[in-house]
Amino acid sequence: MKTRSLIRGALAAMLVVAAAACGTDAPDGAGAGGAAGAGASAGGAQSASPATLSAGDSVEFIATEFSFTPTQLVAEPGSYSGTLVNQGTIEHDITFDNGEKIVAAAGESVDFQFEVPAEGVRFFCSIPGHEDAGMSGMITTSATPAAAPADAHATAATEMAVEADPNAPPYEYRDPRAPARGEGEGFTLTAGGAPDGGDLIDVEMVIEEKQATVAEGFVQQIWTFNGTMPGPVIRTQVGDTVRVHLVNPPEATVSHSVDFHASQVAWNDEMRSIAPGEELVYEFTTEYAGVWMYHCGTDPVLHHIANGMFGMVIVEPAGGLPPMENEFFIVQHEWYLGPQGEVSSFAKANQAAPAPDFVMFNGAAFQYKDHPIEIPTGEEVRLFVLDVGPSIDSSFHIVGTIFDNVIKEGIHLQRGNEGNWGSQAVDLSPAQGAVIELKAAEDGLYPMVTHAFNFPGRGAVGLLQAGDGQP
Ligand SMILES: [Cu+2]
Repeated sequence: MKTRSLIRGALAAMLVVAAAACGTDAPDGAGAGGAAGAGASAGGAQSASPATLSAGDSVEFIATEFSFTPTQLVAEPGSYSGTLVNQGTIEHDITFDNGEKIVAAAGESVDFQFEVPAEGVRFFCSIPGHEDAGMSGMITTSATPAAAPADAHATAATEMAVEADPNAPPYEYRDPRAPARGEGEGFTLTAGGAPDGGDLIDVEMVIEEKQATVAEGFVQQIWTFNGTMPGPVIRTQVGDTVRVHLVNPPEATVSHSVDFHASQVAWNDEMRSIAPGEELVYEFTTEYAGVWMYHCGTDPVLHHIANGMFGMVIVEPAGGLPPMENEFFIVQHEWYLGPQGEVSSFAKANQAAPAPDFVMFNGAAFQYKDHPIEIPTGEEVRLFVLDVGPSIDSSFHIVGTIFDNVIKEGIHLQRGNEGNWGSQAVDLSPAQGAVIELKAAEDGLYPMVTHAFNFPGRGAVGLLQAGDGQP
């Protein structure tokens, strides 16, 4: 158990290192290191309290790859006893700006004494690269100059720094198992029920604006279809009719709409926005197979997508894909943090070169690193993968595997093709999807990433666990 989580930690750390060259554009606590640190401290109620420390108090500094918890403390000047708890898989130190340095090996805890001078003190890990990756923090006093940067690496690249909230609830785990055709809460599949005599899938789709934890420590007011981000996966076959009953409830704060890429309808008819308290019916017959995006199309579309209003429609060929026992859906998307408890930042999302605070799979940063997806060893596994952006591509890759059957936007790489061509990564621009099949050759862990390697450290990393995860 312990060993396994260490292995996972090591893998994740390896991936984060590559992403961490200089996380300077992330707000303090919100970037690569901050996100990982918040994750590492999940459930730990200790020491992240913002209460003022008094001389003589004991302070615990938890170090991991690559963050400290806590990162911001308020203290009276004076002498303190500290403990450096290294929960990481490599050595870390805590170095104070006045030169004091305490080193702890992986898994080790070291007690020490330290001084908080009148003007406060900054601390960081002095091992090369670690500070840039996020390992720094600040102890402020009432005499700390207001202009003093809490993080020497903070820049003006983002409009605001959003602090992790140690009291934020854990994110809601999203089961990545793909549903069966017509399966879903509030969905009804009626054989022969469509006007053209085909099968009908009724979909009850209610817009819900709600609070959700998008990454450990960060709660946002997200906008959803049926209460989840991504919205429900709708699975059909070519020839099915989908009848969506869209409800924008009276308590909603803004108008919303839905745009199904799997449909061919007039933009100013079915895709029209509806005000709170209104409803509409959006009906379409699926003519083309694929992994399709749906999203709210209400202006600014960028913000409605960036704030959670997206989902996947799987359209299989008539008669269905060859049955496969293990099928999962993965939706990659970005998150641009707004203030705690508020909607995501439109200003950040709207940059010509956007720098998301998080890039994630299925609504929560790092969730499948925390909870690996279990797969059988040596058996084909099928993934339905969709990049919904709003603005950043995915280079979808699973470390240690080769994709041998890929259908991306209508183009098919077939298993057993002449020449035995294979695929290492599937490039998906925003609003592109693919069916991807692969197998794990042996028991062990297989990290799932976007191979645009500035993003795994911001949440776009998960694990497939074959067998018990032990090679
Ligand atoms: Cu909307």
